[in-house]
Amino acid sequence: MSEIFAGIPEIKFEGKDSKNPLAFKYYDPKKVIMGKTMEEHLPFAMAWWHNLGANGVDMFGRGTADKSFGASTEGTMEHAKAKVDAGFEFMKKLGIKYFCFHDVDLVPEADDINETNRRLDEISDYILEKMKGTDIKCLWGTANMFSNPRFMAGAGSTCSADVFCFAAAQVKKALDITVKLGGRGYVFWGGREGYETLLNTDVKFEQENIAKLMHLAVDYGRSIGFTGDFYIEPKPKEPMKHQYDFDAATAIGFLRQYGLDKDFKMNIEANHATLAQHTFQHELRISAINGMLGSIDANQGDPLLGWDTDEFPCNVYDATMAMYEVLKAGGLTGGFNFDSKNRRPSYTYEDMFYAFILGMDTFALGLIKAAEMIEDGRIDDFIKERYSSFESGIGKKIRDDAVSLKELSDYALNMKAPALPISGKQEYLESIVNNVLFNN
Ligand code: XUL
Ligand code: CO
Repeated sequence: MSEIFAGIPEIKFEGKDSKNPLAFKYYDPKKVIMGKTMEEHLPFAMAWWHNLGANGVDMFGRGTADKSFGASTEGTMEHAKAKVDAGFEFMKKLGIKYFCFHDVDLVPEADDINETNRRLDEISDYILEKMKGTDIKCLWGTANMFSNPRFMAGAGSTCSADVFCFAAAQVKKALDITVKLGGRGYVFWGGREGYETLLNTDVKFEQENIAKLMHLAVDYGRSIGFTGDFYIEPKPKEPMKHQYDFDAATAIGFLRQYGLDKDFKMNIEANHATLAQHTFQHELRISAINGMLGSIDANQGDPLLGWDTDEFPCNVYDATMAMYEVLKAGGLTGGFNFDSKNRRPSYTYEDMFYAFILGMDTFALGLIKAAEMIEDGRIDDFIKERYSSFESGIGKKIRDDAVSLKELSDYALNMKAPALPISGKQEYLESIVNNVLFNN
């Protein structure tokens, strides 16, 4: 098999002074930070759909990038295999150890689901063969339950029992393939699980059915030996006006309500956080404090646009805050999937590599700087000081549940008026972050 990305070498770490566009400036896989190597901290993944599928097509124009990878006709099994060849060459050249897929990213969908499943068997055998002798594995798999017209009214939340069965069939097959390819996780992104108007929607019924589908998936997954995490990927809108998995807090509440919280965690996507009018850091913190930070879809949006632009991350400030949360949470059980695509005019093979170099270097820098923030200690010291009134006296009694409302009231009445809380010192803390970020 001939080289697809001819002329593009293995991408190596050359350090911050390198001007080589095809080299890492910050991502040094074997460098140890806070007791772990960079590649252990940052299990990067390639998103099959964007990297091997998306060709720049948008609502106003045709694709700009050629993603045939040498296949004579697109949308064939020949093309599906060419995508596998391209994907593995790409991952090897970048040192990426994981990939993520939807069922219909791997093969063209047939009119008969039995034929689609046969194609999935064939392509997953081909992928397994490619995996041999490499340490590349699946990070997570998922079923695309939003593109086919049958899912126009949802998948788990559909009004049609027959469509619900098709959703079940796709989830079953996607789980089979995920397990076959050694997947760490399985994702539910509910693109059509929501509504356009409450006039035609039984919200309670739909949410109960989504939970049923998830329970059935957990039971089946465990029965075929899947020991990884299931993930919900929250997103508030797009394509639906309102999606049930609005944000991490909403999704966590849903999982607890329906008894799914032991098997599920969050897959947090940066651009989805901003669509919910949260910061990426907020979504990571909410997931982490609930023991549900599982995996990350690494991208960024454009603050001037209200939709999911899926850009490769370049914002080091945001990446630092994200890695600060990940380090504080003790790492991810999942990884960092670049659910990101090249901009439409960046259509060449080189651009595909530049995009990943950018994303990987951004998170590597974020990791370096987040570790420095933690090792610097000033922020942690301040937070400890800020809440220190709860470490002794009446504050400790509150924390220990050792006091009644009346006793607290008596304490307050005796005091007449409390001292003001200590200053929040936001500007001081922000200057520490800048100091850490730009100290060399
Ligand atoms: C859509 C999105 C999906 C999920 C997987 O916004 O992020 O690609 O990551 O279905
Ligand atoms: Co995503």
